[in-house]
Parts: sequence; structure tokens; C-alpha cells
Amino acid sequence: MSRRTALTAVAALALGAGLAALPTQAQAATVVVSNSTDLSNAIRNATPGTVIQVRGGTYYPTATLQSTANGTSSSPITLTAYGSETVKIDGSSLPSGSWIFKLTADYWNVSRITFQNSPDSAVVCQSCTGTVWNNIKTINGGDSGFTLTGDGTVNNTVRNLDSYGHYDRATHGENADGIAVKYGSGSGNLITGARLYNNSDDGLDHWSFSSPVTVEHTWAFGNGKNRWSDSAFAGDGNGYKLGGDGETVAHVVNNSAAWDNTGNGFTENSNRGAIVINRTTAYANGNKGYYFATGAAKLGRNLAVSNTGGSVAKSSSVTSYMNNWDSGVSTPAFRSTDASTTYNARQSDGSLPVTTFLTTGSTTIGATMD
Ligand SMILES: [Ca+2]
Ligand SMILES: [Ca+2]
Repeated sequence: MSRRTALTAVAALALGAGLAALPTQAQAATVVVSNSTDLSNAIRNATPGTVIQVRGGTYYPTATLQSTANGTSSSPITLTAYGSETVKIDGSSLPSGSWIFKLTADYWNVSRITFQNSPDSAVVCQSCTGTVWNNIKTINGGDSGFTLTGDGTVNNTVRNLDSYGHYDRATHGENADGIAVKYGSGSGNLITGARLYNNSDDGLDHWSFSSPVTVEHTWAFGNGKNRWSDSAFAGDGNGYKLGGDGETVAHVVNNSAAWDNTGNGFTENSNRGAIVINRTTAYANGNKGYYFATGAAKLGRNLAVSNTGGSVAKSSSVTSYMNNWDSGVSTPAFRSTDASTTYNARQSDGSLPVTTFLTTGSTTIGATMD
């Protein structure tokens, strides 16, 4: 059942015939939903300013929740949990190959919702402008957890995403990333505060995305391991895959970390652009800490320790300064190499949990892990 409270200018005129002052602007509708049908309808039928509040519980939609309804920059559409309640949208009842939630829309604010057990990708935002995602979880899906894709992907912010346990069985883990910003273009996209872990393929993937994306305060770990007893397992296991498909683009990664991935911590993946990697840490990855063997990346103040394939592969076009592999730069000691606290619950404001893991206290080199 849904409850819609709307005060339109027309209604105000009818009610307020005897009043001196009339509202000059329609009041936004708030819709509170507590079942999948109402949730689906509210999402589809939203208009600028609509606030959809989802009551606590686990929802099992039988078709992809989707919308092409646009908000505006001044009146976005909001989709969020009701009060402090816990909302999980579970894809177990969807047809095979389905996504849980697809937006082809602008100016949505989506927050505090878990999308789990999707048959395919969990959340896909296609050619979206001005969407803001706060404290979303995408868990245990059949392809990438969270995806921004398509041309016209502009000014979107993904803040404090947890995305883990994704695995594409039919393709033996080759494709399921924690977050994918791929196959598209558009400026102003930011990923901040994400934990991207234990996915079959990569933590983050910018395959065939032709505009710069900024990533900061993000952790990618434990990706690319065969956790599914797949005898033909094909996951790549890069922490941050920063290109592919011939694109030349200057993505940016600041103050982020990669550890315990089976591939490279950070890789250009054939992107020859001036990728900027600044104050990050790569620890105990299965290949290189930093793989930039063909392009023109700018690597500054990064810290690589105990990566199986070595700290760095860099072409002669790479700018490398103040990294711990550069001459004259010392390697500060880690306060802790016990990663257990990185799995803890987030702080009350949704930011990453407090940890000493991979911190050094350095003010000049490596990620600060917050
Ligand atoms: Ca792959
Ligand atoms: Ca990938």
C-alpha cells in the first residue's frame, strides 16, 4: 500500500479560495512503500521532487525495478530507506539474466538500500546525469555490483558503496566487478569511500570509458580469487582496472588502497593516457603493485609493499616521483598488516571503518586508509 501526500497548486487554489496567500510552488510528494508492487510503481511514476521511502524488510521483486523518470537539479527524485530502517531488495525471484534496479534517468538521490542476490548486475545507471548514491550495498550478484554506463554519464557521485561477492557463473567469473564505470563517456563522475572486495573479476573497472573518472578514499581487496570452485575460473583480479578497449583517458585515483587481489593492484590495462595515481597503497597483490608498462601515467607518492610480481612496471613515458620505488624514498613501516578491521561496520556517518591496517602515519606517502 502506498501513501501519497501531495499538495498541488491546483488543490491549494480549490482549498484556499478564502485565503489571502496561496502557495506559489507545488509541494513534493512523499510516497511510503512496503511491498514490491508499490515500490516498482513509485519508482516508475516518480516526478521531480518525489521522495520514495521504503519500509524496512526484504523485498523480492519479480521484474527489474526501473525508471526513465527524471528529477531536476533543484528537485531530484529521492529513493531511500524509511527512517533508520534496514531495506534489502533481493533478486532471488527475478528471471535469470535480470538486473535488480535500472535507472535511465537524471537527478536521483538513492541511499541506504542493499541490493543482493541479483541474477545479473545489481544496479545499473545508464546515461545518467546528476545521480547521487549514498551508502548503497550491492552483494552476491551474478555480474558487476554497481554500474555506470553509456554516453551521457555525467556528474554522478557514488559515495560509500560496499560491493562484494559478485560472480558471473556462466562466464566463469570473467566479468563481475565491484563497480564498473564502463562502455560510455561523460565528465564529473566521482567514486568515494567504496569497499570493493571478494568479487570474481576486478574491484573497479573502467573498461571502454572515454572520459576521466575520479576515485578516492576507496579500498579494493580480495578480488579475483576462485571462491566458487569453478574449474574454468577466469577472473582477472585487478584492484583498479583503469582502462581498456583502446581508450586514452586520464582517470584519477587519490588516497586509495589495493591489497590481496590476484592481479595487479592498479593497472592502466592498455590505457595510454595520463592516468594520475596519487598517495595510494598496493600491498600483497598477486602481480604488480602498479602496472603502467605502456602509457603515460603520473605516479606520485605511492607505496608498494610485498606484491608478488614486484612494485611497479612503468614505461619510459611514465612520470614517477616520490614513490617508495623511486631513488631516495624510504618505505615507512605499516602499523598493522591484519586486515580484519577493514570488514567492520561503517561509521555512523557512513564513512569507512576506522582501521590501522596499512597506515603508517606518513604525511607524504601512501594511502591514509580513511
Ligand atoms: Ca575480466
Ligand atoms: Ca572487469
